[in-house]
Amino acid sequence: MASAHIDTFARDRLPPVAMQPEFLFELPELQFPERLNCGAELLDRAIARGWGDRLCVRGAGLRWTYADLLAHANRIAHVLVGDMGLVPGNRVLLRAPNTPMLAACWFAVMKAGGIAVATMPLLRAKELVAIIDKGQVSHALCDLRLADELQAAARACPVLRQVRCFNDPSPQGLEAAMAARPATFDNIDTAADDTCILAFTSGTTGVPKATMHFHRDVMAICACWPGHVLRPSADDVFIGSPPMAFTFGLGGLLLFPMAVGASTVLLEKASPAQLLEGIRDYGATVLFTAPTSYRTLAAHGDAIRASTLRRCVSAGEALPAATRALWKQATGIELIDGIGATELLHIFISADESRARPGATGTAVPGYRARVVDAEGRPVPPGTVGRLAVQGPTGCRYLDDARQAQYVQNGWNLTGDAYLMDEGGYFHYQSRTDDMIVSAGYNIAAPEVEEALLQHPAVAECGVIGVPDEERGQIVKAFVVLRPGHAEGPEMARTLQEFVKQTVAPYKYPRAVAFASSLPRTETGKLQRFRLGQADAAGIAGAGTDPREATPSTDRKVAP
Ligand code: 3UK
Repeated sequence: MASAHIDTFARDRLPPVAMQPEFLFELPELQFPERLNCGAELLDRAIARGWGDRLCVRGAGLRWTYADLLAHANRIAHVLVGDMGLVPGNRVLLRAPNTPMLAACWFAVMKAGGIAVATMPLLRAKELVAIIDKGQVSHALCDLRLADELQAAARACPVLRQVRCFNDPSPQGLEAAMAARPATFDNIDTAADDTCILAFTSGTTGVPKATMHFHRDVMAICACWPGHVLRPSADDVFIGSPPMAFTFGLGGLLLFPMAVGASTVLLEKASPAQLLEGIRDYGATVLFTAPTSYRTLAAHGDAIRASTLRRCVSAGEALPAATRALWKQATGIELIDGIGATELLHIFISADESRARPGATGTAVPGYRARVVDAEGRPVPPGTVGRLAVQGPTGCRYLDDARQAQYVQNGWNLTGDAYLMDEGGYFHYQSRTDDMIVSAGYNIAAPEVEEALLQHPAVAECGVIGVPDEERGQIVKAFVVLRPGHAEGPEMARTLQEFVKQTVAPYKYPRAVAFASSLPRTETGKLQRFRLGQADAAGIAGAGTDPREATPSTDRKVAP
């Protein structure tokens, strides 16, 4: 299959075939032609299907139809090629909050045969430098409001030759260049297996990992989970919090609505309060956000009930059964849980409202197969905890990275999660394989203790880690954020300890409890347990096993 890439950087750095996972294309909807451009498929084809005048994307005071988005994307594609010298295969960094312009830039890169490298808005120059270096990024399109850190990074990265800003009224701005270019564009005829995005993992230490995904992969995720689990309609209005740099957001807030002719609301900031406002103002029907956000939003159950919202998707981290119950009780809506990963692009185990089971993520999404394996990669019987292994039309390809051999073994993607599968084929999340606490010989999954604590009415949020202990190796320590109106202190700590003992096997109770005003989270909403551990080791927050030492005044140092 002839690549359209003139710049072969990505193709040259694919993992060798023997180190890639096995890919499955059994479903009829996964039969892709050899030539495929996902930008053309999702955007130009939408017009061809007669959706040109349908509302496509809203946000930041804008209201674009499919035809509007196409015209913007085409003009930007011209600027990329004509003014910025892009050739197919070049990497283009995108930096902006979720906005219609960011969506247009993303499509422009697809159409021009480039490779999009979307980045989290909160990243600083140092992190941007690491991404630019790793991806040898030559071009960037950036929201003027976020330009400073990118300019600082650019000074340290000679490889980044071309930077244009949008929301920029100056003659040098992207908008001025777009105005001089036509609203039609001849899409680059890419191969289905040309890389079109580099998605960086939300990894925490060391050199960032870039996952490579093809035009085909983008279309595959539109066919699998949305087609079989979410099953949205053209009248749906999508909204949510994940940034488009997080593939959860790229799929949920851009690709999936567009694959069915629906519309999407792109919020620049999406705190629970802003989500609530957005749901009301835009009449949203489908919400994508993380479990903690649902916990907070549940306090506004009546407002949600009075709104148009009807489908709610949770991903990014494990959904505690308590949160599922809380949301159902507050809003009447059953959450759709789904586990996805940057390496697999989107969700591969999930269950819709009618099949949801508390405490289980769901079953393998059609197109994927999943199993639980032991340390040697052998499948274990139902009911046994082991490592989650997945195969499907998408899978892990790290750009030039030895860690490929950890994620992909024997043709299976190993996500780093400990799971058990029950007799019914439902997968039950236990922990990250490295979040298993071993205390006095017992294996204790941190999320299970968190789940128990969350059932107590005083607990707003919590994070559980193992901390070193001479006698037991490790002990379970809980960091707890209380709801307003509850007092921190040894008495509350004892109450919570007793509560956990009544809820799960007593040996799992947190022998140490500290209180905090907030917990460290990634921009993608994931609890950073390792940072709780670091703060704890540094003696910052409520150290020791005596809850009396759980001093509220020290907590802020644990928070981000
Ligand atoms: C964890 C979950 C239990 C799990 C993602 C949807 O989160 C996404 O990608 P990341 O690369 O992280 C992957 C890891 O996150 N996780 C995600 N969802 C769940 N654990 N239940 C869940 N529902 O440890 C996984 O290995 O940041 C999620 C779609 C696209 C994504 N990239």
